Amino acid sequence: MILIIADLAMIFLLFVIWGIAGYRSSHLLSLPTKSRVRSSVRGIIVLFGIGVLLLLGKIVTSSLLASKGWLFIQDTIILQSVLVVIPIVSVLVFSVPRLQKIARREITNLEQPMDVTDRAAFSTPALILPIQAVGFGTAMELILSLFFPAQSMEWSNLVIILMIFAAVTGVLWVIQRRRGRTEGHSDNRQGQNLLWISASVLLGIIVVSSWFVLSSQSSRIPDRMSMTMGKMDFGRGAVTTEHHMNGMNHTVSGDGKTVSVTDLVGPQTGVPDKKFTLTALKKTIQLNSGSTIDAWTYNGQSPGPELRVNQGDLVEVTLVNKDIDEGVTIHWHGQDVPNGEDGVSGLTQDAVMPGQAFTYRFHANQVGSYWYHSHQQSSEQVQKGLFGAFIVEPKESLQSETQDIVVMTHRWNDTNESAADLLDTLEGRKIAPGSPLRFRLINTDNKPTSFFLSGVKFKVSAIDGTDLNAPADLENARLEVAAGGRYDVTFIMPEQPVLLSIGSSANHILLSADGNGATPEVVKGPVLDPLLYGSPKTTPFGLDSRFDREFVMVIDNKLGFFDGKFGRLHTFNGEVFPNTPMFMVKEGDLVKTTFVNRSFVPHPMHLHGHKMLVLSRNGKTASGSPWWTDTLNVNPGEIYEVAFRADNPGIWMDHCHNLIHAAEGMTLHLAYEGVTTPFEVGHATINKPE
Ligand SMILES: [Cu+2]
Repeated sequence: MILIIADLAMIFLLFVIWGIAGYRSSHLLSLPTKSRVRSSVRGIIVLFGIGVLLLLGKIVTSSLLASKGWLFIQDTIILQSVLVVIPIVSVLVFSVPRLQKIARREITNLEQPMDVTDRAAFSTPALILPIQAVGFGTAMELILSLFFPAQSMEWSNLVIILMIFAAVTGVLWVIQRRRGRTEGHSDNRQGQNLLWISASVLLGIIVVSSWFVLSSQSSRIPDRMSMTMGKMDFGRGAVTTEHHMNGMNHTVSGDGKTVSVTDLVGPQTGVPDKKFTLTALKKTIQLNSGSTIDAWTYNGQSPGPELRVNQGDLVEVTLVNKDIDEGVTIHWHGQDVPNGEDGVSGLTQDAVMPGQAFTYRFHANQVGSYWYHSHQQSSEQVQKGLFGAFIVEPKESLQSETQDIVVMTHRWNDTNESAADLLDTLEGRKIAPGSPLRFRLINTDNKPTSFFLSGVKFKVSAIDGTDLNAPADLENARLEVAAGGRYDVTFIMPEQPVLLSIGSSANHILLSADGNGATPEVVKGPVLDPLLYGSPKTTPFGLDSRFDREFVMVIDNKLGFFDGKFGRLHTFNGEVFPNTPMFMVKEGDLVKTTFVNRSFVPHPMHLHGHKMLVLSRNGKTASGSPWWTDTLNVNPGEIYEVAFRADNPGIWMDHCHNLIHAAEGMTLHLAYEGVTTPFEVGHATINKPE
C-alpha cells in the first residue's frame, strides 16, 4: 500500500522536477546577461541531479512492486522505460555536456549581454529537445496512471501512446530547430512565440473538452439494457459462444441450447418445511441509547426477523412491499440458492414495487451463518435497515443447550461506529457459567469490522458459514470480518465476565452470570490470519489443479466517468459497469480467479452462488484449514488466488460488497454459457441492483 502511494508520488515528483527543468532551459534565451544564464544553467543541472535521483527512486519502488506481483506494475514499467528512462538518458548524453560547457565558462564582465553565438547554442535542439521530451514524457505517464491505468498494456494502446509521444517530440524538434536558426539572425521572435503558445493552448483545450464531453456521454447507462452486455472474457478457456441481442431477450447463446434465469428456480411444488413472510416497510426504530432512526425494515424491525431453518429444509419466503417506493428484493448472501431465487433486481427478477409480492423457494443446503438483504438500490437500502440473519442449523441440532447469539454489526448513522444490532452502548446479558456459546458475527457494513473477545479463550469455528478444520484456541486475537462476511466464534462460558467489543467503539456486549460485573480488560492482539489458522484437510482442488478457466480481476482507481458523472472510480480491469468484463464459464468448469488490489482501500469481493476456496495470498500458499469464502476482503497491495467449481448455472453478480463502490459501477458478472435473462437495468427501468 505504501509502495503503491510512493510509486505514484514518484511519478508526480518526476513530472514537477522535469517540468521545471524543461521550463527553465527553454527560457535561457530570455535572460539578459551571460552571468544570469550561467547561474540558471547551474540551477538546471542541480534539477537534473534531483530528477535522476527521483528516477532511481521510481525504479526502486517499481521493482519492489514488481517483486510483490508483476500485475501491480507491468504497464507502468513498460511505459516509464519509454516515456521517462530513454528521454532522461538522452538528456544525460546530449544536454548535460552542452550545459556544462556553458556553466564552466569564465565571464569577465558580469553585465555582458548574450551574443548571437550564445543564443544559437542555447536553442540548439540537441540541448533543449531531450529536456522537453522528459517533461512531456513524465506528464504523459502521470496522465496515463491517473486516467487510464490498465492491468495489461495492450500492444495497440502502447503503439498509440508511442506514436503520440513521437509526434509531439517531432513537433518540438521542428519548433526548436526553427528557433535555433532564427536566433542566429534576429533577436525578437516574441510575437511568433505568443502565436505558437496560444495556438497550442487552444488546441489543448479543444482536445481535453471534447474528450470530457464524449467520455461523459458514452459512460451514460442507457434507458434499458441487459446486465449481460459486458465484454466476454473466457478466462483462456475455449470460445464457444456468440454474443448477441435479440429483441427483449438478451442472450448468451451456447451450442444452441439456452435457458432463462426464470427457469433456474427452486422447487415450485412441495410443502415448505419453513415458511416466512417478510414485509418491507418504513418504520422509526430506536437504538438502545434512545436515539431514533428512520429505518427501512422487514416486518417493522431491523435487523429483520432472524430466519432459522434446518439443513435441507424447503424454505419459502414471501416478500411483500408495503411502502418502499423504489422497490425491494431479497438476496440470500452466501447461501448458494438457484439463480432465479438470488434476488438481484434487473438480473434474476424485477424489483418488487409497493403493493406487489414475490415468493422465493429453495432448499437450504449449506449449514451456517448467512444473512439476507435487499439487492435493489442496495447501497441505500441495506444502510437503512433492509437486512436480517439467515441461520441454517444442522438437520438435528445436537447441542440444543448451546447459547446461539447472532450479532449483526451496522453503521446506523455517520458516527463511524458500528452498533451490534441496535446496541450503540454497552449491554449486559445473563449467561450461566459452563454453557457452550456461539457468537455469529455478521458484518453488514461497507468496511471490515474488528471484533475482540476478552476474558476467555475461544475458537473461530466457521468463516462465511463453513466450519474450519481443527481451529486452535485464541486469546485476544483481532477478528477482522470482511464487509458482508461472517465469523462464528465458540467457547465455554467461564465463571468471570466475557466482553465482546466492536472496533474501538463503546458498543459492547458483556456476558456474565448475572448480566453485570467488571468488564475484563480489552487486550488488542494481532489479527487472526485465516490463511494460517486451523489444520489442512483434503480439498476437492488446489493450486496444482488444472483449471478450465483462469480470470484476473485487477482492482484499481482511475479518474473518469460513471453514468455521465466525473470522479475517482474504483475499477475492475480498468473499467466500471457496464464496461467491466463478463467472466464466461460452462457448468462443471474448475475456475481460478486472481484478485489484485492496486488501489488504496480494501475491497470485499463477493461472488454470488458459489463458495470460493482461498489458494494463496501474495504468493504464500494457504496452509491452515481449508478457507471457503463468499466475501473475501482484499486489502491494498494484496494478491489472492481463489478457486471454485462452476456448479450452479446462472448469471451471477461478482462485485465489491462495499455497496457504495458497487453503486459506482464496481460490479461484473459470472455468466454460464447459454443462460439468458429477460430482466433489464437502466434509467427507464425500475431496477437498480446496487
Ligand atoms: Cu470496493
